Amino acid sequence: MNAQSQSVTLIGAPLEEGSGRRGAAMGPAALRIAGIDQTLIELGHDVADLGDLRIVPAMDLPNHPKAHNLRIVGAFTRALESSVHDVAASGRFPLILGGDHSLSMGSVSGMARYAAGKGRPLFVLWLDAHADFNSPATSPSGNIHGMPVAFFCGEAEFAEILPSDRAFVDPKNVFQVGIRSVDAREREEIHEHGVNVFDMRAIDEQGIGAIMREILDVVAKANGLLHVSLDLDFLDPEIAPGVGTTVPGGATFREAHLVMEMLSDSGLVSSLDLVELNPFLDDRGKSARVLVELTASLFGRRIFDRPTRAA
Ligand code: 5AB
Ligand code: MN
Ligand code: MN
Ligand code: MN
Repeated sequence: MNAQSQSVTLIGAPLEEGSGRRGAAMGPAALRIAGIDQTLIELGHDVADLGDLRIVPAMDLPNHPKAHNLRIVGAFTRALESSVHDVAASGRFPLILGGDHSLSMGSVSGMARYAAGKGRPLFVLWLDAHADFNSPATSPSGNIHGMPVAFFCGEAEFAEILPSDRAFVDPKNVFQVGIRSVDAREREEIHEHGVNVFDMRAIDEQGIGAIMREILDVVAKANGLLHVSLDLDFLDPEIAPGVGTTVPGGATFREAHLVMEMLSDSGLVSSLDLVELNPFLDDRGKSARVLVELTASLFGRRIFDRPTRAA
């Protein structure tokens, strides 16, 4: 197991304008109240908290009818891109407290720039009910939280509305797990770009352990960095009700923990987003606590230690 003490920096991103409803801006506060910092400290890690990012709308960006609140989401994208890059470059682990999923446009772009500087490929593990591969041209809602994967994979559609002078992720290095709600045009895009999708049926048939082993082997062989983006709706709504876009039939408590435990054992994870928590919709802090528990598993909490597995 990877019992090494890590230096973790919390970055709050109180962003809700990428989603269709209010409330996710309270996510960072709820995660702090649920004890994210103390939990990591008790596991032996060094924790710094940058507090919440404060932005002003980016007035150089257009108002776009098919990309709602672009000026606010764009400002967060820029702020997170640079803050996540700088935290990683200082040798610390960026842990982003969301906030809706549009924030990953910034966090993943920042990690992509960092990885490029190190000459290593960046891989992304996207734990979500949704593929989030829409663009302003394909989105049925215009909500940017349904678009971040297409954005950081360099989908041309974004070039007109957001500056494209940034690092991209190769879509073949994106692994999506838990998917169970995909829009018609999004489905075509995912296949066209070669994104790796393990939908809920794949989890049912193969088991989450086998899927994770397969993904981790690819990342390890490529000497890659792995960014993990955890959308709360990856989990079944029974265990995580505090989210705006619930889809039944999600990952169980143990499936989600096994993902985190295997990630922790691998020692490959470079950065983490916790997104889409909407405390306004939650049941007495239940979902915030689940996210903190899953983070604990990613940072070394175990039921019992396992013998080290030969590579
Ligand atoms: B989430 C939908 N595909 O684009 C869209 O929660 C939902 O970050 C997006 O995964 C859900 O509006 C975004 C219908
Ligand atoms: Mn999402
Ligand atoms: Mn989702
Ligand atoms: Mn495309």
